[in-house]
Amino acid sequence: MNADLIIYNIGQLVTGKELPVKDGETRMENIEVLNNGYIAVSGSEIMAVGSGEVPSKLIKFTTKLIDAEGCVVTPGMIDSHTHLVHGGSRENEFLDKIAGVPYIEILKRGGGILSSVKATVEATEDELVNAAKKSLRRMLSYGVTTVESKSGYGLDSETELKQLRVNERLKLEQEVDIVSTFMGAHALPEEYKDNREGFIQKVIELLPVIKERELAEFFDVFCEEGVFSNEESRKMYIEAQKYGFKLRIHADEIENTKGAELAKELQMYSADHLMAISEDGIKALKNSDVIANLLPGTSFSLGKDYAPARKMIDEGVQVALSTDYNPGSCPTENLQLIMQIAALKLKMKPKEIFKAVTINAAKSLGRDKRVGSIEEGKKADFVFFDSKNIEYILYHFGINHTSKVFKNGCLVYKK
Ligand code: IZC
Ligand code: ZN
Repeated sequence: MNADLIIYNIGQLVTGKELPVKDGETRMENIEVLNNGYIAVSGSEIMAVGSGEVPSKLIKFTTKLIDAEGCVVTPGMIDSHTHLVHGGSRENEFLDKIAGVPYIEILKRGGGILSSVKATVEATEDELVNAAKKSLRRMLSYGVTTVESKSGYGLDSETELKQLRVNERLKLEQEVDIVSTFMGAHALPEEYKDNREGFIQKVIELLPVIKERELAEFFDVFCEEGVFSNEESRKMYIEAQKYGFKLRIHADEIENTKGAELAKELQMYSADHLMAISEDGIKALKNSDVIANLLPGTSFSLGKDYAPARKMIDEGVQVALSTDYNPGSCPTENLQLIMQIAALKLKMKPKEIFKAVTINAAKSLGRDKRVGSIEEGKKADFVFFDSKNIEYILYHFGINHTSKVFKNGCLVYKK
């Protein structure tokens, strides 16, 4: 069969394919990087990948040929933890934050998540769609082709459903793939201060409604000291599991609440944040399929400790990296900056970082059969970087290295 599109002369092609782990390598460095690579595309899918001369049988007279001029090409990157859909912004709390008022203290004063809740309740569906599209366009420009998007700024049924409907519209109205997560338990509304149980029941009652309308695939809880306890979280997760939701968790972000252990127990797809993970938590994750989804932009922005990534990886935990894009603790859509922080602050190695934003991020979203690597039969999502090697992309920080993005075999972004 012939290809519709062939990209050739790729200096370093990060296919993202997982190879057997070599001696002296971590289980995060085992991704394939081909020199002088090519990719052949048929329709919206990858039909062949290799290095050296492009086999002539792939080329017909209508095949479009693109010379990558020796640059780096990687799979479309995946941002597997975002609070994409929200009203307003929180620069009004920024001065308090840099003066040292803790994140949870701002929330207790009715600010933080609760101030974004107010703005999201007030926003129309169209306003939310338009703001999210602007962010998605920015994410795409950084090389991101799949994004997880959570609700959680409604807390009442009507606004939670509105946020999830926005996700459905985004799936139809722009190029980036969206994975939808219901996060009704993101904070306790003030009116439930003395009725925690009542609020938890309301979240549980929404689960079948969301399932029936097919508005979300995942369920997530902010399991944190001062937000929802381990016990309260478990109760909601068990109900969500009964309705067939896949699970992910905000775990051990600020205080250790044994979130990682809960993720292992309930076989969640990912445990996210983990800045305060314990030895036992690391032990739980390393013996599981749970992806440790690290969000170092949040540590950077909150001025907090970083997750012990080096220790986790050296012990065999599988790691992903995401922005946590949200209006409070990490207001950036720039996944490349997060990757650069991962190199500088988490001491992750270049191959580990690219694995974390491609195939491992895909696993954390249950999408690894379709995206996350450049392999035959997968979606033709890939990114050109204006760089000869992957190290340079991490070293030259704070700028956008992407020069072209292909989604489903089509050019959707060009610098
Ligand atoms: O709006 O502050 N951590 N949720 C849990 C967030 C951060 C988002 C926010
Ligand atoms: Zn989050």
